[in-house]
Amino acid sequence: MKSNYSRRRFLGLSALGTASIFGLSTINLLTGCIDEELFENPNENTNSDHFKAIVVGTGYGGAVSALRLGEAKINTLMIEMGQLWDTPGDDGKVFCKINAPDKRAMWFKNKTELPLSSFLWININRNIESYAGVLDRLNYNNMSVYVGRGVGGGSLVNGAIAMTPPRSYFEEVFPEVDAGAMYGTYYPRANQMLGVDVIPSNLLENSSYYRFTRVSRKQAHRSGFKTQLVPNAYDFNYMQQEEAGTVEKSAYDNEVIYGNNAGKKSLDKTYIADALGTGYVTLKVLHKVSRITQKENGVYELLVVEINAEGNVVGEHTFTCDHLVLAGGTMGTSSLLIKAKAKGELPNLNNEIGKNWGPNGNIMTARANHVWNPTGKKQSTIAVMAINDWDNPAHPVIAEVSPLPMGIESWISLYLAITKSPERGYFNYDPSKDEAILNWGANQSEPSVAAVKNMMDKINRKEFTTYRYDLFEDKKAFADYFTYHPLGGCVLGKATDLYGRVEGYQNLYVNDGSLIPGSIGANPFVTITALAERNIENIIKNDILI
Ligand code: FAE
Repeated sequence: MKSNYSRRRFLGLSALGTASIFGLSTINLLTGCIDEELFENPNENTNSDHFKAIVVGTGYGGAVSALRLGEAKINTLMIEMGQLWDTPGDDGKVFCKINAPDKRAMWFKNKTELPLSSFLWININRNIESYAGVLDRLNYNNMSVYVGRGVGGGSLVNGAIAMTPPRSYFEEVFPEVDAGAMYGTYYPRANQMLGVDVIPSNLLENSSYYRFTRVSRKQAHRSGFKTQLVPNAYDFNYMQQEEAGTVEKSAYDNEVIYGNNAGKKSLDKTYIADALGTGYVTLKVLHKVSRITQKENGVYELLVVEINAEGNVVGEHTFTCDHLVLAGGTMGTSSLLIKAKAKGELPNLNNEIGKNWGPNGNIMTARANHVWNPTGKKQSTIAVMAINDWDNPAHPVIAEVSPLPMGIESWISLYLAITKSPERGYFNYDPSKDEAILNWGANQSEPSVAAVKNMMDKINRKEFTTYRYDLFEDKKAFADYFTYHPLGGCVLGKATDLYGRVEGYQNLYVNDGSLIPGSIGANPFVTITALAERNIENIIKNDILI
């Protein structure tokens, strides 16, 4: 089993490498020029527009779906609107650093849109060239949503925190899903496939790059809070070498939200490489699905716009399939479905489409420490610890101790909090823009702010410290207007059955973060991966291999 996987991964990585050298927008083992004899069944229909299955999106849900479909020898097309991030730029690097952004940073923006937009009230965003960069920020009234763009989706830009939620909360969110199977089979499978690990104690306790974590831990304990290590999909063996100074630094050198040039086990290095290595999966990049319809014979038809990295349209294609898996992420999938419903292109979708959206209760906040309590000039971008007050009945919070790698001493303790808020938003279709719009009320973040304030006020009182008001928009102490963790819009058991089969349609599935109703009590990608494993296993067995 293991050697089969490593062989597949080698083949898949070779195909991705070849595609990047030749700038190909269609990638599989054949276009990767790999000797057909090396694998059992090469892609049969590279030149055809009909596939047994199509997967839209290459984030966690899409990557899992494609691998398992490929393993089942089902000819599958993956479609991704972003780039394959494999080709070094003029500086010899694939990705740019947070403190030196260029066109690679953001998806068609003229200026960076950082979560911490200012320092000492001075705007720190920089002008950049508009380009198919790796991080996108979708801006709506009262809420902005960060997402990854490229082969690997959010895994390219995220902090790789790989947290399994408390089982009791999972059961509250998904009372109809068998938690025994999730915690006995699918979470362990997801963690193993994603390469999840915890930081070795020598780095946590001794590295100058983790001083910020130790400071926050000490203060949390002094205020009576528990802390916990949070697992991560960053390669800690690589980090040991960064610490030793024997490799090029990545987490230790300001790389994360615009991509990591090393260390991070993003999906293009795991699930997607394995999927391509099966020989049954073809990947198209810089292809955006713009419209989905169903023909009378039940076949799904996708209108797909191909662009180049400068944003010019270079082609329009139609692909068809028998089985369609939507995995464009919460924002991508909800948007496709809400548009299809509003325009009558998939008229049987039910009224749950576009509902139950939430930001996972995300709030970012920062405290100002005293000058005798420095948090470190050098900080690793990989967060490894959280203050856990989730069992607080009035104000449940998990506050992750986040890095602020500014290259100067800032005395700042920064936190990304996950809270349990009942507030939910919804999408509607705006015909004037031909877009799905997220609706989130001005007051809907208040319960989350109250919960985080309860925790941080306690720490501030104990430490005689205060909040920073110079880092976020509108001089806010609590950034309640953006999220890294959009969830919902096509919820399991409401818009779909309990395995992601879309109500009203046969052979149409959702398998990504939009299945989770707005909150999961942990950073979401391990849950998205585990649920996707569970759902696609059931779908392949009962719908496709029959
Ligand atoms: P996602 O990963 O968003 O993938 C969807 C893919 O579909 C993207 O590549 C899109 O470009 C593509 N797509 C969308 N629409 C279309 C279309 N019409 N046609 C073709 N392609 C399309 O979906 N989560 C954690 O658990 N731990 C963390 O540490 C963490 N940190 C984060 C930090 C940042 C800055 C961000 C942005 C997110 C972070 N997240 C974190 C969230 C996590 O990355 C996110 O929940 C998952 O990536 C969502 O997975 P999905 O499979 O739902």
